[in-house]
Amino acid sequence: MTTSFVRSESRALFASDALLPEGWAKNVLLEWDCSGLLTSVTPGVKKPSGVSEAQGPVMPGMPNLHSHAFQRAFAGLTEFRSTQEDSFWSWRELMYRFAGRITPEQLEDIATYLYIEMLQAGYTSVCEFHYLHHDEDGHPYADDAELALRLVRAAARAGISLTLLPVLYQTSGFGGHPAGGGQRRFIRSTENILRLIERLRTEGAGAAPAESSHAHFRVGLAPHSLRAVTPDSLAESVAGLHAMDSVAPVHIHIAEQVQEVQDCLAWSGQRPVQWLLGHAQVDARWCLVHATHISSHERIALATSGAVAGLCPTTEANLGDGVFPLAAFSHESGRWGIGSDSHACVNAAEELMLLEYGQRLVLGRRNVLATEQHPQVATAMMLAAIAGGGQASAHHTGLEAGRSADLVMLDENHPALSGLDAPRMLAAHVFASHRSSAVHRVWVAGCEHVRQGEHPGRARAFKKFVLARAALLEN
Ligand code: NGQ
Ligand code: ZN
Repeated sequence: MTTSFVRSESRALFASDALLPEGWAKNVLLEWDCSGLLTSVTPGVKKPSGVSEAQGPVMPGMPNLHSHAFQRAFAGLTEFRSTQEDSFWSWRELMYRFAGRITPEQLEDIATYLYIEMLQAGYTSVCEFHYLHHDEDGHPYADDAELALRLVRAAARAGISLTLLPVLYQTSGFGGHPAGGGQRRFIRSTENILRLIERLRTEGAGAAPAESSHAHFRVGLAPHSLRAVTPDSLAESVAGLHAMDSVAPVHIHIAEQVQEVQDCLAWSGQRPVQWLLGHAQVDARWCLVHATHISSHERIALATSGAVAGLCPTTEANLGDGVFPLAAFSHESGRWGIGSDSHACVNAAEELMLLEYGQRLVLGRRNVLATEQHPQVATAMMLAAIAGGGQASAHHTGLEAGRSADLVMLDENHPALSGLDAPRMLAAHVFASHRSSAVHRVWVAGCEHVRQGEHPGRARAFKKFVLARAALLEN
């Protein structure tokens, strides 16, 4: 299967407009080496002959910091009333039913198509929060890493960089309640998850198809939530991970639902973020996903910790979670990034739009996430989400020497963008593209995977995706 366009001999691109870490720059020459690392990023130069020219503004690739790939197969299928009062918890019941039946082949087909969609939407890396470990009966597969390796192959086939976060899941509530039947595929001992991580670290990259590019592969750990691990297993698993790799990322779902906060208070007398900050050494290696229900005290402490707040605006809206106080958090220099989580939407621009709109609706103001340095709100948000997402993935993107050549070029001829200058093109891409993506070309580690908005493997992957979804719906 061809995963990218012919690996271009030229390892350079000239962009009239490029989004550098400090903001938009003109006439930028980007050059990278054969391993896909940017060797130089030079603004203010004349286009050298023989170097191809971008037909639109060039930005760094967006890291997607939170994904449960299998959930893509039922995106849009839970939008009906299933109980008297639908909630996050009734959605979870439906999700568990779906998760209970998925086969390894289906997971690979769903994830391959999803990762292609992500590339087409401007994401160049993904953190996969992977908790579907065992077979339908909850028994380990003959190869205990079966499903993790399916995800590795899917990412490699699509060409997206992957930060794989095997999930530790052991209990079904605060205080060590035993996991329920719907969770049978998720359960591993602490020792077992560390063995899996060790194996993925040594063999994971080699499991990818040979033709795959230099896309980045990294392994971390995700204790699922304070509901799903005990204090001891949280401490042991994180210590075990960092004994193997002292800078490996740790992600956790933290305070998504009011019920979760109340249960945590009843159990410990503390709120989830407060408990975590008090009991784990939360630092820049950590990503707290859905820290939605957070007090001002917790918010300031989280910002000070250097950890990333993992925000998944469309999923959080879809599940009725609430709104994270991002205006205040970002004012306090809190770091944040975006994830597509349940994949109700796979579009980085839409995540940013909803994130800003949530703040506007709550605060009654406009351009809330703009900064003094970047009054153009889309530019400010893009740069913040790229930096925070890169930190959470342990794989930074950004147009500067030494970073991976992960590039996204917008289409200057897109109806929403046409005739505008670069900052306004980005603003139109985020706020006014009317759900038709302006992402035109995408490179991961210098390899071009999307051209004219289309990945060469999309049509084939789509057929397999549709078959996998149909089979799942039949059951
Ligand atoms: C998940 N998803 O693990 O897929 C969760 C739901 C839970 C989101 N939180 C399950 N969006 O948190 O228990
Ligand atoms: Zn999640």
